[in-house]
Amino acid sequence: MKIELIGFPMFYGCDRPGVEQGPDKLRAHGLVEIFEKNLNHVNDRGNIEVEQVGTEMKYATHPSMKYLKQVVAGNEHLAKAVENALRNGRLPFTVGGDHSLGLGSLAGVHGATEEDFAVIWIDAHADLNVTETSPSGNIHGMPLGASAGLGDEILTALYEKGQKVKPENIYILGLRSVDEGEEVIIREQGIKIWRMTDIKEKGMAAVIQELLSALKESQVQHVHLSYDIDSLDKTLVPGTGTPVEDGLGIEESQDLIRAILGTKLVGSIDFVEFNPVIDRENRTLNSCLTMLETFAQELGKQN
Ligand code: 4U7
Ligand code: MN
Ligand code: MN
Ligand code: MN
Repeated sequence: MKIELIGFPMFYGCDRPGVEQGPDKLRAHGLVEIFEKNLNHVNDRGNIEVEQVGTEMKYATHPSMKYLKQVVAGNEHLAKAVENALRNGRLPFTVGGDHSLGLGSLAGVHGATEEDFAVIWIDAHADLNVTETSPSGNIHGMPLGASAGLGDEILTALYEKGQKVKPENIYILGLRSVDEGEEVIIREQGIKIWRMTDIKEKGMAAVIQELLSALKESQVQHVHLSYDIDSLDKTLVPGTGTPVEDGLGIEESQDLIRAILGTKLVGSIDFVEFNPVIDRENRTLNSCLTMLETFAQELGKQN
């Protein structure tokens, strides 16, 4: 696979510094080499430019959405980079940084694709909040909602006005921390979800079958995969800002990733929320490297 590696060094979306060091920390531990030794070709286009500001800017643009201007500006740049990569026949692999980068990533995919595409969101959280439902004001809890066209225009109009992905083409897996307002959005929009309780009850193999048959039925030809490392159990990822217990194990997560990439429909990927500064004994780093190896192996089988 021809991969365009894009670093997105931002913490404004989660309001917790350290996560912006994720891309360079992973590069220092062989990110590019992991992909290349598995027979992928990597063009590392470096990090997206992110404006450096102090905490006095937190509520400078909006009374509750933190660092709104900086998050939007960075994501406009990211959208362009993702769209360019796709137009040049490369798979954009965006490494965060916090999950607000889903805004730019999905806007770029929408810009480059003619037809409807699907989003598979692997996460402990739904990231469907809008300004009114968000308990934190952190934009990393909003990218999927805004991409579906919900909430404040400042986010939904990012890069291009309007909805980037149809709610019927959204699949969320690994959920175990959903805010009240998000539950309402999931119900009203008919978003397909598999909570950790579903995965534990049915088993990952059955969940994979359900996911793949729903995807097949939808007939989409492009899948965007957004992987939040906090989908993994909190013991595996102490170095992430919002860890949650009772999450996926490494093998479950590998099975899921292999099955999704095995469809050969995945054309763009995010890997987010690794914060090296709060990691313990490199546990999160090692979990990330293991999962990245799995991504690299599966993508290496595709041309
Ligand atoms: B992540 C939260 F309230 N829902 O909106 C929020 F629980 O990208 C967490 O999935 C969001 O890590 C987590 O602040 C965003 C909270
Ligand atoms: Mn997330
Ligand atoms: Mn999350
Ligand atoms: Mn459009």
